[in-house]
Amino acid sequence: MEKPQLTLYLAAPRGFCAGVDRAIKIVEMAIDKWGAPVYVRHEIVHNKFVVDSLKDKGAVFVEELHECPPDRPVIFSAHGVPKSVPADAERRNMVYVDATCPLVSKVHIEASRHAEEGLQIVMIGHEGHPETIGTMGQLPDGEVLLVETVDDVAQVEVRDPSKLAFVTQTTLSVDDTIDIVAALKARFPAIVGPHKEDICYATTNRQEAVKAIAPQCDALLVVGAPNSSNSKRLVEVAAKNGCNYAQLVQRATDIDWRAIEGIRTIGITAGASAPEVLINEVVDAFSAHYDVTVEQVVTAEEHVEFKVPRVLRVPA
Ligand code: 0K2
Ligand code: SF4
Repeated sequence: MEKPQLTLYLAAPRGFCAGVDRAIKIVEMAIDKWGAPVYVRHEIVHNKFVVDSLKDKGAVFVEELHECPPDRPVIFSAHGVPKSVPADAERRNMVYVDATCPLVSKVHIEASRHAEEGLQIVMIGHEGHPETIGTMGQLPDGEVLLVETVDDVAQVEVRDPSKLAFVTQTTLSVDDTIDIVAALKARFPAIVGPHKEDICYATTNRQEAVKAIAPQCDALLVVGAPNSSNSKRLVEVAAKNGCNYAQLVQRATDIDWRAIEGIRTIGITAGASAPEVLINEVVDAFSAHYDVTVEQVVTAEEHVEFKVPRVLRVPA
């Protein structure tokens, strides 16, 4: 039987960002340097495939520092950690390496600087997400106020409306954040913050690429994990920008072929923590079912690369 025709729009940029690439390399370097096991606090990036590949090489993933033996090295994930985590590691005299993305660390520094200037911080982020916990944890408990929505802005109780600053999670929806920042500025005209927000280049570019293809896609799949904030935002962006069926898939076996029966066009992208091998797997699955014409839609070129520390840190 002849296969039905399908145009496959492949969004670019998609997949790994510079922070993810660096974090994974740090774990690999640590295993090379110290041998297995090397402990990693929290999934190094939110992707089961990446985590499983590193487990195979000798990494052991835990959620909290106290789960690590003090005599083995530990790596902190790309999402960042509260200040108390490296402090605890030092108290226990542990070898640790911080794989926090430099763009997340930049937000940590921003928050601390504002606080030193006497400003109270409002963070725009998702409650319970490790990056939000890490950024809020740069300051003592209760010092940073969290807002998730425009409605939250109306409710938030601040110490002094004339002494406020805001920071954001790096993986938010660009469009939703514009509205939240506008609401903050309307209620607190003196609030200071970054030029726009702290959403990183990779998040912004992946959302822009989805916007470019979503209107012409009968369905759009985002390769990524259910706990990956930036990947989930891509699904929302697709749905908001004219695609009637937008879904997250971890890999090809997650594709619901029944649900997309009869489509003529499909969009494919991937979150910043999804490896290219899984994207290829999904594309190959479509080629097996359809007579596929692949069109790569490039909305930005990325040349960002973060240096991996040459020497991994050992306490004095
Ligand atoms: O998007 P998330 O913050 O949930 O994280 P991942 O899916 O692991 O992507 C990497 C981004 C890490 C930090 O910004
Ligand atoms: Fe860094 Fe952005 Fe990648 Fe997060 S998504 S690791 S902030 S580059």
